[in-house]
Amino acid sequence: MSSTWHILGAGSLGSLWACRLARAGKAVRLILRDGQRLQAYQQAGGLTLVEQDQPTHYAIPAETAESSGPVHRLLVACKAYDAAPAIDRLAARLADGAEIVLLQNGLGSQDEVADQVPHARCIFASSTEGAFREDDWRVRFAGHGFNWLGDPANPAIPEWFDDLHEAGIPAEWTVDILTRLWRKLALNCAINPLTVLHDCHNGGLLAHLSEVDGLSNELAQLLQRCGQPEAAQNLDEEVQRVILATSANYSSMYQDVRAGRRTEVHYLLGHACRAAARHGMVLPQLERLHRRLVDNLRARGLPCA
Ligand code: NAD
Ligand code: KPL
Repeated sequence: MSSTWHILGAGSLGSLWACRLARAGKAVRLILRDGQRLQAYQQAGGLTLVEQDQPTHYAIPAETAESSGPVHRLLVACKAYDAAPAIDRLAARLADGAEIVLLQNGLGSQDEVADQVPHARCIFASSTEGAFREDDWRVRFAGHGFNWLGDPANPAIPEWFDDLHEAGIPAEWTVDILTRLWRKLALNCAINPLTVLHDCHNGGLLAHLSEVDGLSNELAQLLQRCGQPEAAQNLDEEVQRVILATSANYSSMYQDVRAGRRTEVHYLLGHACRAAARHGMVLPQLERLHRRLVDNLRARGLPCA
């Protein structure tokens, strides 16, 4: 098994992981979207990571999915809606027993990928680190956080896990990765769509606490029904705590909408509503929120799935 880290997607989180792994002396190769992006990257000569206002350049080699050679260890760092199409293009290069780390927020995209590549091991990740693109190939590390990784099908820790610690990537292996992902999904569902609909930063939701509470209660019922009682525990309190702790921030969905970017709604609120329907649950506030959000996105000309 090759120990090279292939990193698909040189956006915010992909660049953050690639630069830290390369800095620690790990073999890293970026997989870029197409030949045009590869050419632009080669002209730039590498990635720049800005940490505490200090830019550092990393000349990390890059290729496209159509390049040759097997892929044994892959970090998928694109948006949730891009993950399955990206893996489709790369599937023929994935070695038997390849390990794929899926960094996508929300739920649903991980299973889409796992269904495509039954010969690979899919490891799910949940990240609270923050990074954003200042420019092409230039990423700012904006918020320290943590990464939880786990494999719902196999509790064994991967042999490369220490690479992350050596690279200064804060991470823990957990057998409860689905609990983490469901909890984050629920927080995102209770906060992010309302910030779009009320056109406010997270703190603006303090003026709409009964709406927030109603959603938190329905989300907690859904988590219980989906076999995630731990993720449901004191959800309403945590939602309010997060609103207060991030009151000056704009949610990631708000920022996407404002920038005219596609959102990950299909894998967040959309996933929650589909799960409720599968269980025959009627959750009126959640469903109404989904309808309002979809209408809002449509009116802006943004994809609503
Ligand atoms: P991003 O848009 O900055 O980067 C995604 C990159 O993937 C882009 O450069 C895009 O061109 C590339 N890409 C898409 N399809 C590709 C393909 N087929 N081949 C190669 N490259 C491809 O996104 P991001 O902010 O890094 O987010 C990635 C995931 O991480 C999302 O699910 C997001 O919700 C989650 N997340 C992000 C942050 C953050 O701070 N940015 C924090 C926590 C979680
Ligand atoms: O994760 C978030 C986001 O903006 O996506 C928080 C800050 C928790 C709000 O849901």
